[in-house]
Amino acid sequence: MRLYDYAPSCNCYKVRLLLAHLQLAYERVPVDIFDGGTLTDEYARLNPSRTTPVLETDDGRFLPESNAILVYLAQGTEYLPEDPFERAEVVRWLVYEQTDVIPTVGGLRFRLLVGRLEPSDPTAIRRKEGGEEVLRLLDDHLAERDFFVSGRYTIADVAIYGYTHLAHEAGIDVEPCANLRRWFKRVEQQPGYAEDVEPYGANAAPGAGRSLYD
Ligand SMILES: N[C@@H](CCC(=O)N[C@@H](CS)C(=O)NCC(=O)O)C(=O)O
Repeated sequence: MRLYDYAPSCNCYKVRLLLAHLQLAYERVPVDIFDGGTLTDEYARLNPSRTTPVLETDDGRFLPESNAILVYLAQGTEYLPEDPFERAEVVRWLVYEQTDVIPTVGGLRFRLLVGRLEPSDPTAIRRKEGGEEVLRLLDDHLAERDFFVSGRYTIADVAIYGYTHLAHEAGIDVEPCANLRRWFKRVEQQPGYAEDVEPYGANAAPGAGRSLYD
C-alpha cells in the first residue's frame, strides 16, 4: 500500500493514525501540496480533486477522501462496527467531521498558522464561532459516553480527533470542553497511537507557493 501524504494535513494524519493502530506496513509518498505537488496531470489521474490523502491499494487502485480511506482500512476490524445501526452512526460522524469540523476548526487553523487570515478578520471570527459551537456539540455528546459510537473506539473517533486535538492552534479554547479533553486522553491511550502532524512549511504562506489555495 502507498499513502500519498502531506505531513502537516490532519486529513492525512487521520489515515496515518489508523494505519498505526492497525500496525499495517505502507509506503509514504510525500506530496508537497504547496509546491504544485497536486497540480500535475499525473496527480490528477490519482485524484481529480487534487487533494491529499490518496491511498493506493496493494492491487493498484487509488482511493481519495480521508474518511473513505478510513472505512476501507477498517473493514473487518474492531474499528468499524458490524451492526448496521452502529455502522451508520459511524458514517454520521464521518460526515459531520467533513461538513462541520473541517471548515471551522481545520480551515481556521490552517489559515491562521500560515498567515492567510488574522484572528480579527470577520471570516476568522465567523469560523471561530462555528468551531466553538462544533466543540460544544461534541463535548455534549461525550458527556455520557467514552467514545462517539457504541461505547468503543472506532474510526468515528479517529476522524474527529484528527483536527479537534489541535483546536487550540485555531485559537479555540478547549478548556470549557472537559468531556472532550478527557476523550483526547482516552484516544491517546489506544494501542499504536502516534501523533506526527508536522508544521506547515514556509511555502504555505499566501503567494509563496503553488497550490489549490493560490
Ligand atoms: N475531503 C477531503 C479533503 C482533503 C483536503 O482538502 N486535503 C488538503 C490538505 S488538508 C489538500 O490536499 N489540498 C491540496 C492542495 O491544496 O493542492 C479529504 O477528507 O480527504
